[in-house]
Amino acid sequence: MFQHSFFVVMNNINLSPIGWRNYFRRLSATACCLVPVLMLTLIGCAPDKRAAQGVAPVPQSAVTSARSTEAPAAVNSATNHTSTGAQAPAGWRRLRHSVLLDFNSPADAVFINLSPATPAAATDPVIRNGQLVLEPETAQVQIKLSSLLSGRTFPGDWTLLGGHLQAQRDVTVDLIYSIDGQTILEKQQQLPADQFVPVMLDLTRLNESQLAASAQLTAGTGRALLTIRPHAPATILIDDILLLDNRENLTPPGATWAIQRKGYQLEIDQPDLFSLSLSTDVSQPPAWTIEQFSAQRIIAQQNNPPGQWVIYADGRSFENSHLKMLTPPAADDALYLRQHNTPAQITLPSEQGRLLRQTPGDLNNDGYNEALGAYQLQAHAARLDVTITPRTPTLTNPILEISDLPAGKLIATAEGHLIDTCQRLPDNDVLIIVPHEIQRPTTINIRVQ
Ligand SMILES: [Ca+2]
Ligand SMILES: [Ca+2]
Repeated sequence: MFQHSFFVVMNNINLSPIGWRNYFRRLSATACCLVPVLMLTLIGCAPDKRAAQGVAPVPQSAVTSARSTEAPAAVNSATNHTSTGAQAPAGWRRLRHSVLLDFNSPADAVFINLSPATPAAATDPVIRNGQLVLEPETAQVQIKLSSLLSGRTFPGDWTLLGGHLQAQRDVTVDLIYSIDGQTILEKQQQLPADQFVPVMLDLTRLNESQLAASAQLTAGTGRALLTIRPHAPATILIDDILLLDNRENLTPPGATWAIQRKGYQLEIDQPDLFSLSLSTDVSQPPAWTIEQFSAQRIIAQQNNPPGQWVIYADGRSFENSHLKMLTPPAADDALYLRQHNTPAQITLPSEQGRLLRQTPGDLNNDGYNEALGAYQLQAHAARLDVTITPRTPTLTNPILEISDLPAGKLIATAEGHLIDTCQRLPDNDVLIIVPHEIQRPTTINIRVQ
């Protein structure tokens, strides 16, 4: 599992040549204590303390509000077991969008070709409740993109093309964007029964020649189609066919890296150190969902195979508890590996707090969480004096993660020197990257004012 996911990840990494020590000097010079954390619109609820941070490519917010003006549900037809009147998620409406077909008018049928599975089956599109209804006898439907996009710049700034689909049973569908019979983009996606899901193509993946081919739409030449083809007979509802621009700058305030969402990619750029592109299309595993991100750290979860990748802005990362440096090879790498395998001893007065030895990802219950690359502490007071005793000749930039510190201004010092690489995480934990090389017992003083 690890090998596979490592391969996938490495495919996405571009490294740039500069030592990360330079980075840290720069970071120390520019960052300030209590870096404000990014407050994002949360999509869905957040049962876990490190809940998803709302970087879904297509927002999955609750269903009906934006659609409440549409017609109420009609009575089910004899052949349609899918719940007609069910509405597609409308979270995309907060993005810049262009609806190509809303299926609010029977006239929309002129932009549709239906191919029956058998010659005897009906080929007239059924448009109902603002949706196109594919009967089980339908082999495929083709949307006439050329007509819908004629005279418009395509893809231009649009990042996603597709619609929301709901099937009466689990079924796989193909989504194909083609010009003059030649496939430009395609994907295969499993539709879960009775649930509207976005089925979209990532236009940011178009290469040079595909972009050139797509320019034909603007020129009015070339016959472009969007084909939806179920692999098995099923009633399928198709809601609006649309273009989305989901580009979003997700860079947290005070961060030295840039985080951008674009189509189904999350792009992370730490200038001169490393850049990553994580695929976030969970319908096409392996893909990543971002569980937490902040100015210092990103926690990403992979769906299939399951995995976790914790990425720090300084170029350290922990993939399934294994240290992986994202920066170009350097002498520090061996030190980091050594201190990851042989963590320091952490002590603090019991009335101030305690070392947490049971956190998920701490492989040997010693308080150093291998999955996060950070020592885990819980505060009982507004002041903590944490003594770090290295078990390796040098301990470089150890990371402390502290829960339950009260709200307020945070000040951390190491032997009188202010630590400016500390921040509140979105879950209110405090993350402190101690910007020192420690060779002897060293006390970090943390207090909240
Ligand atoms: Ca509609
Ligand atoms: Ca451990």
